[in-house]
Amino acid sequence: MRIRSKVAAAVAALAVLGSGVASADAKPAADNPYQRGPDPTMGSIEADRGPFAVTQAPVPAGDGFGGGTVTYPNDTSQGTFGAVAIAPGFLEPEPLLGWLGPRLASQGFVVLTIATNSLVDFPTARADQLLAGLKFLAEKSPAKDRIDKSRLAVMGISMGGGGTLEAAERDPALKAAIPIVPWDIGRSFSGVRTPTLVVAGQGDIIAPTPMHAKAFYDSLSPGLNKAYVEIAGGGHFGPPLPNVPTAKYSISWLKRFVDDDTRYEQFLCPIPKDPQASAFEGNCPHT
Ligand code: 9J6
Repeated sequence: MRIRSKVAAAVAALAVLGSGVASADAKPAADNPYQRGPDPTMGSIEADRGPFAVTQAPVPAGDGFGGGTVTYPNDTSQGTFGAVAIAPGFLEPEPLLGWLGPRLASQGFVVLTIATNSLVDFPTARADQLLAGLKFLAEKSPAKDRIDKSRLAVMGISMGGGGTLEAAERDPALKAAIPIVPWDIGRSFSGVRTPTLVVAGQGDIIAPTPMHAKAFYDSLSPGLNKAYVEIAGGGHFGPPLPNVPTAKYSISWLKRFVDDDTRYEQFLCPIPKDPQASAFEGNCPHT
């Protein structure tokens, strides 16, 4: 009897370790019901994976966007998670975003990487599809019961980054926006009320920063929680491909503004002196 229960306990302990939740089971802080996961470190935001084991499910086309992949934490013991929809750029298929699904979801977010209806959709159509993706996530996706519908965010690459800014402009209830090497034309985004992190590539010749990323950043309201990080040596395809600075500042931004998790403020303010960034600006401290 004694031995049997010890064996059972050992098996149960192994099962917990195997599921990957053992390091993610820190209880939410009493003063912030949205806080998820253990205290972060530079190592934890730079790592390929966060503490949450995740599951992926394919999403068919037909809900206003071209289908994609939902990636969500397996853990249901801590309540719901914030959610983010991510759009690719012009001519870019959804798998280009594949690295971001597990990278962000394993930190404690439900992530939808979308394919666009057409590979040649312009930013306004990509904004439509990001917002349709969030609606799908919250209402129909396999992860719908895991999502806090009041804490949603948008991200996107290039024309998907232009779509990210347009989506934020249209829906001020969004908690965070992260346009990556954003491309759009004839736009200024002074009406955006959503905290926005612009990620740029230093040597981007397809969406040159003075006309795109930096111009959009500069057009954001002076009092907004906003930041501009330019990846040193990165061109138009540097920041969108797997890389540490895009990942770690995106994770920190989502945590800070989707989860209101001030444990991540240390990675954003004061403005980091990061050799991987050729420029870094922002409003600090965040409010
Ligand atoms: O990579 C992107 O999504 C933006 C590329 C812009 C290229 C361009 O000028 O398209 C005009 C149709």
